[in-house]
Amino acid sequence: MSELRVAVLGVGIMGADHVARLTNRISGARVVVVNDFVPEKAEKIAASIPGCRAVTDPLDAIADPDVDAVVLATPGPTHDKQLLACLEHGKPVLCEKPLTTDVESSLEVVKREAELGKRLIQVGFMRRFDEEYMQLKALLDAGEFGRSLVLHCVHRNPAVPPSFDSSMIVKDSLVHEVDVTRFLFDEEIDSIQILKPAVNPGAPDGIQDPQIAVMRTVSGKHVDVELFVTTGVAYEVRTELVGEKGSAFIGLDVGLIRKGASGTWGGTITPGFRERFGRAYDIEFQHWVEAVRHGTTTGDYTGGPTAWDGYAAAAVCAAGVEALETGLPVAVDMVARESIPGA
Ligand code: ISE
Repeated sequence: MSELRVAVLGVGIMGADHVARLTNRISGARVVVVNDFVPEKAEKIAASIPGCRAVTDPLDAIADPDVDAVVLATPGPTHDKQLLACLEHGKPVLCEKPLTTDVESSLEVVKREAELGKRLIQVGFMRRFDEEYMQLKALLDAGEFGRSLVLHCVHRNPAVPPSFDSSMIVKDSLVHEVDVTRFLFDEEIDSIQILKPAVNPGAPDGIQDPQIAVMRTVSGKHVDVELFVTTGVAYEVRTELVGEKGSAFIGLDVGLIRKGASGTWGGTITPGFRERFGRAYDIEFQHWVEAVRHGTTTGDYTGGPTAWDGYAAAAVCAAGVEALETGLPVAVDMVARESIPGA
């Protein structure tokens, strides 16, 4: 395949970023179609890219014969239908999380893809492409820490959109730590509890922020996560892995450290996830483009997390939302992977 012709569906902040990424930084692909539920937005972006056009209906964009592959940056509730359309038309797709918004439809997507006998869906868990996470994973797999035992995570955002409620902290923010845990440890999570400490007075009314998630993996490893999404300060994502033979820490944001005339010292605050994970998104997209271009020979059009990873994350987050309500540990309800050949 020569240059991959991509349709980007949803050109809000993330989708528009992906259009720019594919156009300016990724080789082997170009954006030929854009779509958004606000048509003017898509038209404006299309007009700025040679050879690109806006298409009003997302399903038409997927079916378009001039489109080889699709990027979904549309709202989560629309993913279900759009992913099934991609499968129906045999179009490889990079889908921003969540895979779908509930466990049942995620499982349905996994099954439908498995029936096709090829992997067309990659889920946008971009942290797997972040250099620090990749380094940590490589050390872990090389046995540098001996048996890994505990993972401590911090996930802080300066602010979140007004639409955020307590369960979104689980489904939209914690979901990344769920994927990081599964990625680093290569095993499923079997229970989750959410503790509710005193609420930040600066958080919008009714939102339980911060939250502390405590998860346990199938082999009994402990994971704790501080989620605090209204700090008003900076974007901070840190992970510490503790093993039998030592520990490692990532996410310190240690760029340039400056000593100031005012008698202070410090560096620059990372304002958001696009700055923190910008490079990871680039690597993620380049891997995806290469995987799709070689997919016809391998039968695998994914260069990273699969539909199964999206389903597993949905299952853990659904248990997390229940745990948020009950305050008790909740067992994760998942089908066995072996029950779906090809998943
Ligand atoms: C957002 O959707 C993301 O995916 C960010 O990575 C995460 O830090 C943030 O909490 C989410 O709202």
